Amino acid sequence: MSSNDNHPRQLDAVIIGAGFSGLYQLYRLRELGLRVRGFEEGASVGGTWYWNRYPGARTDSPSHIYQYWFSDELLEEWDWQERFSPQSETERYLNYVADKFDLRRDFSFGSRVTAAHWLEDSGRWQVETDRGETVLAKFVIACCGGLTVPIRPPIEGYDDFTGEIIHTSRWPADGVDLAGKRVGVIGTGATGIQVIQTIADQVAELTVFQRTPNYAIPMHNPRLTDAARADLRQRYPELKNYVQKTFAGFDADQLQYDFAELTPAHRREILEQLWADGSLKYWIGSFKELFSDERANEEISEFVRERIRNRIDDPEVADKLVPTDYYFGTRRVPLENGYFEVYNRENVRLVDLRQTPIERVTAEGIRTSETEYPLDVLILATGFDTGTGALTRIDIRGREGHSLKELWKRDIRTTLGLQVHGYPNLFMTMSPLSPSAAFCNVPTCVQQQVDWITRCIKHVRNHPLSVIEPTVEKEDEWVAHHDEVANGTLLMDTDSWYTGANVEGKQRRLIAYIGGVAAYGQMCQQIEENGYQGFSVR
Ligand code: NA7
Repeated sequence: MSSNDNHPRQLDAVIIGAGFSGLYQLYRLRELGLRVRGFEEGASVGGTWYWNRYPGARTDSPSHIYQYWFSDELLEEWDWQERFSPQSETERYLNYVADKFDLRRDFSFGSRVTAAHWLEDSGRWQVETDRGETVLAKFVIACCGGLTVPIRPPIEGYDDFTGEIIHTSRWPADGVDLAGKRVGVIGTGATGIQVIQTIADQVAELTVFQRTPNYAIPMHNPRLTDAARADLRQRYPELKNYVQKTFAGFDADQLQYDFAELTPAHRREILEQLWADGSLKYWIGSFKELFSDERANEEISEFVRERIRNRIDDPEVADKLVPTDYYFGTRRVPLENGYFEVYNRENVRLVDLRQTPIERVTAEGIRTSETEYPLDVLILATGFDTGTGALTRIDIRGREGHSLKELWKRDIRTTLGLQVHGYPNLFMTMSPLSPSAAFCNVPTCVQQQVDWITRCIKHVRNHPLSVIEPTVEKEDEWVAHHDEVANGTLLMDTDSWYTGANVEGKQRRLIAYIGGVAAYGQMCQQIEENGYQGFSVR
């Protein structure tokens, strides 16, 4: 496995990351007979599901569509236990896949890629890791995930704190004993909600520091019986195709009704049905106007607000928890399980940071503009530098030494999230400006992207130089289309990780393509059918 700087190992392809997409990418490139090496920072496979082992971590996608479709044998063998799988089960699944298809032997674990430089003369990428390994590869496929780089908000005083500070995505594998402790949680996104509802009855005191309240949908999460699994298995062949034809890669699609044409009573009936499903259907399988029409969305939002309010005993606390200044679904909607009732507990208090902002972390805990909250443990559920972070922390230099980090600092651009002009033979999954960066059931989209990338590499290898990159015109066209679609939605008016507002200085551009998974898939297919029109193959 070793190489040295004088004679770096020659490979056909390097894969960065051993999560959902990296494992699948390796499987597909092996089928092409390529010499591939994967590098993974974690000690094992799993990606997001390796790192995010905080209490209550769970998928918000149903397990029967949060899986691979490529092997009938695998589909037959693996029994999902719950409708929505906990982290441990998804991680176990990915380990099972890695073992079944013998994928580990081509990955170096505990190895973070630090640099990738395009060498024009040899038409190869020189890839370096933090373990001092250097390899040369014709192709690099960055399968680094979208939620890879945790954010520690710029609050003063972390080093003064005498207790423990833990970011949710760096939760120790052997757990943290929270029993009897005074615990603070900053952040009430999808992660914060899962943590809070899980630990509230384990800790002595829980103080939640909330800046923005969240709309959330109650999760209906039955254990799967043998009969339910058999029924789902029968539907696998149909589901495999169906998810690719929907708006968000789910097992439900947007409704085709015209919102304004229905009576309010009929609309309410439909909303009730969607709500009762206990899934993200209320969001991504709902009225299509939800994302673009303020009046329609207001009605949909109000329906949710009522339901949140009804679950909270203290009207003053309810006022803090009910979102009123942004529209439902314009930020990531979490599923929850008893989250709002947590605030009816004696040992839980909610600190509204809009009224009393955090001033600093102290030796004892957190000081807001009003008072100091003593804590033993501070949990940061403060999110990620999504979409761009995983790649900009690698020193990626394309033609003429141009840095991807510098480019994306000015202008976050890609061609369908698959490639970037100026970075030949660099492919990516879950990257900016594709649905997979946010608006997709991740396995649906990464499998589509990996399949596209694999066929593209197969095609390109027939050319003498085997180099492909999008033309600048094609990229301009994609970015313009992306922006036009994004600007037609209500999302751009809301601060969130979708719009880059959670990272200081990040360009405000919708991180993911919101024109729909089905439409995106068709555009990718057309490019392929037209002989990679808009891409230069040399
Ligand atoms: P999110 O959705 O980015 O949520 C981060 C939370 O942390 C959110 O409530 C933020 O409040 C809060 N936050 C961040 N910085 C601060 C500071 N400085 N002060 C107070 N509060 C802060 O991350 P998650 O991990 O929950 O979810 C990420 C994705 O993982 C999720 O969307 C799923 O796709 C899975 P804010 O909203 O910015 O006011």
